[in-house]
Amino acid sequence: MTFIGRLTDMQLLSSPTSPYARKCRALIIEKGLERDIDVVNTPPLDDPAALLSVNPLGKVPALIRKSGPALIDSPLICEYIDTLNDERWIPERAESRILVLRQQAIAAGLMDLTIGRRIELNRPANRRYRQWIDRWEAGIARTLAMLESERGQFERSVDHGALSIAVALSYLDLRYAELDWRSAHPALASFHERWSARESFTQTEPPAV
Ligand SMILES: N[C@@H](CCC(=O)N[C@@H](CS)C(=O)NCC(=O)O)C(=O)O
Repeated sequence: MTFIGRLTDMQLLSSPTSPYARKCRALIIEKGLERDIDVVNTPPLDDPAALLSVNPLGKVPALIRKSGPALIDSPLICEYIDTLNDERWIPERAESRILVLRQQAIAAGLMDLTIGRRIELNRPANRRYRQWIDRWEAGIARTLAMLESERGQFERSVDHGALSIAVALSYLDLRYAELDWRSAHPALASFHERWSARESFTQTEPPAV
């Protein structure tokens, strides 16, 4: 008999540089669910049929489940992943839940700004809009300042809010390395360093670009 490996129940369509997908991949590892969810490399810009058939928005991540429709949008996917075993990374109720979801939303916004800036910078020089680049950069600076001042709410937490913020900070290193955010935000840098040492982060490190 040939061993063909375990057939997993679910597939996460993902790309190695997507911070939204990395958030889901890190959560899968933290919760010990690697054997239940296959991570499938699916470059969204190639418009692969497998992605478009489950997510007409053409974005990764998307989670294909054995029963029930595929899930899209990383907050929803993470919410679902968190229900798959008892170790909750998103509190089930009350203010602690709202705070973790708020942290995830701030992290997602930071990812959005970083991507918006990169898209603008990737245009030919004569078609770049300085006003948009300035706007995205100002938003990133304000968000970092807010995270630094609010760090007491998450810096010692091991939950999905802290994980999301750490992933967003890593994405700054990938796409906006020249910012050198650590110099102005040493406490955030220490927070990020602790998360970067976790297996969920070392195993999902994006390739150097
Ligand atoms: N809000 C979405 C954002 C997903 C997203 O923008 N993914 C990017 C990769 S980082 C993508 O697939 N982009 C392709 C496109 O926009 O066409 C989430 O949280 O999952």
